[in-house]
Amino acid sequence: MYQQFISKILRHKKVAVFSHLRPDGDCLGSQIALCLWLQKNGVEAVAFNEDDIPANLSWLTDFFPVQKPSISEMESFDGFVVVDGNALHRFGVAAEIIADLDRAVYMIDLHPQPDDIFEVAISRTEYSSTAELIFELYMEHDAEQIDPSSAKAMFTGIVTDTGSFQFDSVTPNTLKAGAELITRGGFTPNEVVELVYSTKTENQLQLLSKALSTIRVHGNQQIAIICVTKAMFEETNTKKEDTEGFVSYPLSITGVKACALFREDDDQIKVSLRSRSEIDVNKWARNFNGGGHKKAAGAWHAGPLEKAIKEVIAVGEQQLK
Ligand SMILES: [Mn+2]
Repeated sequence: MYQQFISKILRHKKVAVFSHLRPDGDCLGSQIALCLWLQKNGVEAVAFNEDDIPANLSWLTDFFPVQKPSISEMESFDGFVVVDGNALHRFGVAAEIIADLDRAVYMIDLHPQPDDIFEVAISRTEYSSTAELIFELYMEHDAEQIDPSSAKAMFTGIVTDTGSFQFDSVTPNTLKAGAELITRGGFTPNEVVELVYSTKTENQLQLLSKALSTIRVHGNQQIAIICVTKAMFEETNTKKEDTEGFVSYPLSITGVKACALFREDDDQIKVSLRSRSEIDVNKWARNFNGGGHKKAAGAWHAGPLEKAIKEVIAVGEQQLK
């Protein structure tokens, strides 16, 4: 499925690769591994993200720099790739204008319902992570091009998008990819996992402690919620980025099928939805201007918090029926 992508993309001279806003390990790992691949194959590549790179992932940018884009420089590229997202607005204002430039835009992603603007779209919802798709691109083209840097970048993508190989999106192929990456990259899983996860601050754990005390279960004990308020951020001197991973705690309660994290942002409530059952949180999120995949999705509510909780739970309870 990569041949068309490979033959077309390698005809370009200078390609910009975008990862999605509020970057995570999968989009950054995929972006960096893809830029390294382009470089190895004679295409000049530049990696862009409009947002700051999370502190626990900044080491990845030693392998390939990720810059903030400016709209004016977009003209200088003859091709574009977006990874880990399937609509340009997910990539920020500079990415949104590339549709008007009359250049080829490519996509590599696993979210459902991609836009139809792409020259070639590698769109596979059955994969664990976008990084697993980038891994296959390497394997299909020239497996020898996987080096320690690209291997660690892709491994980070897979690890972070699968909850360290725990989600039900993990297939035999995912584990084979992991095995191949640590072999070719010459590292142990632990080296990457330590960098990504063992970097918490005391303040972050204090925030987590406050958030954990808000966990409640609803819907006949099958839907759990957790909340992070503005007051908690102020009391612990933390930011919204510090809530990374919190959503997995309510989901670990016995019998809980899905959960919601409510985070009070400046002017709205961010809702993160996760499922470990037949509850489709992508559908759930679409009721609140959001979306994602069946097992993980995000949405927004105008607030206030109590109203958001009530309305979001009501829709979730409908899905239990
Ligand atoms: Mn992502």
